[in-house]
Amino acid sequence: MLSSVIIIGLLAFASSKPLDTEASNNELLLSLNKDLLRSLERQGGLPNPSVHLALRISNHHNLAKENEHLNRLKTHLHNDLQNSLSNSQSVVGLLALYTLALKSSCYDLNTVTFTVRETSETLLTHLKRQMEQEKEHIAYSHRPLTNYYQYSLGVLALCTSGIRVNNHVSNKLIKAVEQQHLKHGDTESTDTYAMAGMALQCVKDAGFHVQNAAELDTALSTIKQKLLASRRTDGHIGNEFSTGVAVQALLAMGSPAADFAAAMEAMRIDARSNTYHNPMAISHILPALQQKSYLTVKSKECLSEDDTLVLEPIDPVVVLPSDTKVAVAVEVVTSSGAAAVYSVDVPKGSSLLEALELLKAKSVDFTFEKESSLWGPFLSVVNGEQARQSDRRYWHLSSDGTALSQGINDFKIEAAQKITIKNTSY
Ligand code: B12
Repeated sequence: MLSSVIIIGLLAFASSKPLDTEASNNELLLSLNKDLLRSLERQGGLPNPSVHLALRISNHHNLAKENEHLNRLKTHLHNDLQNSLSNSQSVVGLLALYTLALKSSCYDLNTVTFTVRETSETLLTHLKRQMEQEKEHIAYSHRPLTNYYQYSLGVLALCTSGIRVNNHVSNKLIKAVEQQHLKHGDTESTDTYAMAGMALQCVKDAGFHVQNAAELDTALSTIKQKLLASRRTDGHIGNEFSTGVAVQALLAMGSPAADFAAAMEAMRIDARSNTYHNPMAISHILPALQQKSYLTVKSKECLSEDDTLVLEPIDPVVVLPSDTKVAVAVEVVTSSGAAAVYSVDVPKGSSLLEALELLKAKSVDFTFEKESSLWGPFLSVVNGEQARQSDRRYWHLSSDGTALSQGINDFKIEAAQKITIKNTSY
């Protein structure tokens, strides 16, 4: 009797599980999609082209809100880029994301122009020119002006817009893959391999790279190997925040689903435990969880799109500071190697940014400044010392000797620890 109950129970479990799982995965996708849509309303600063891109390649839409955001990109982001171009700054990554965002909305790219030194040229012409400058810089100093992640975004944006990518430009990326120059700080960058993979796959599919077809294939298989070798036992590829772009790249490169099944599950577990509250992080994982990559924009037609995504009002959650205090030691190591240690007690659950603000208010000799970016505030100056990108330096963050995988706004302090902020070259 008992055994037949168990068998019936097991059968019921086995037959209901796939459906339940599918339903709950779909529910998760919808809730991530809504989180991303909601992030548009909270956005201070510039509208985010990466968020727009993810919303546009999703299966579900709120066309009115997406259109409103498109208009904000075309005014605010456009003006910001116009200023950067007028000041001869290298903004290839942002130009590329802007291009991909417009393309994902099927916007006519030939009508988008910037005027520099009284000459009006299209967005794509500017992007091409910036890529040429990046290429020249690599030829001269073995590094792009920005970084290989942005260089790859540039190749991807040109290629998906149907612009022939100059062989010399794609060759520089192929060489960088070969020479293992795709770094994040001093470690290999999974995100950058992934973006390079999507870019080079697009170049291959478009038949642009005819001269060194074999080298292109070698680079693509090296990238695939790098991504597969970065798989961790918990399923992530690289870390929690590179897994989305890594899965997108494997999808674009035609890897079998088994290669990234564990990564998909790891992202779903993370998403359910609220790891991805930063809109940038959601913008990378949502396409991957929907089995899509940025290459989709190439053939996007924007016809008969779903328009069912609605945002239910949510009660604002007021998080009161915890009464429990935790002790934080903040060690600052300057470029000369001089170290100073400060202490501050902060409410448990504070962000590192809040902790630094408390410390700044408490000690006269500790100061810091931040710059805004798509991922949030980037720590740029500490005690008056700037770690500048132009000098290939940055303030590296670690906790009890382990590098942080999030920045000052997202990293939360749950227990006593020593935070080290070190002026590091890369
Ligand atoms: C290149 C890069 C860097 C370079 C940036 C300078 C350069 N060479 O251009 C360097 C090495 C300095 C760097 C530093 C850090 N990075 Co970084 N970086 C990247 C990478 C590979 C590309 C960024 C980019 O160019 N995007 C394209 C352009 C168009 O977007 P953007 O917003 O304008 O780009 C700027 C910002 O992203 C900013 N930036 C770079 N890293 C980080 C991290 C944080 C938290 C913030 C707020 C900003 C920021 O620098 C970019 C260039 O100016 C991304 C990967 C990714 N998937 O995005 C990781 C990434 C953004 N970095 C990450 C991390 C964790 C860091 C560090 C916190 C590492 C550490 N332990 O110190 C530090 C930042 C510390 C600080 N001072 O605040 C994570 C962020 C995850 C998260 N949840 O927040 C990512 C996603 C990598 C990963 N998978 O872990 N990074």
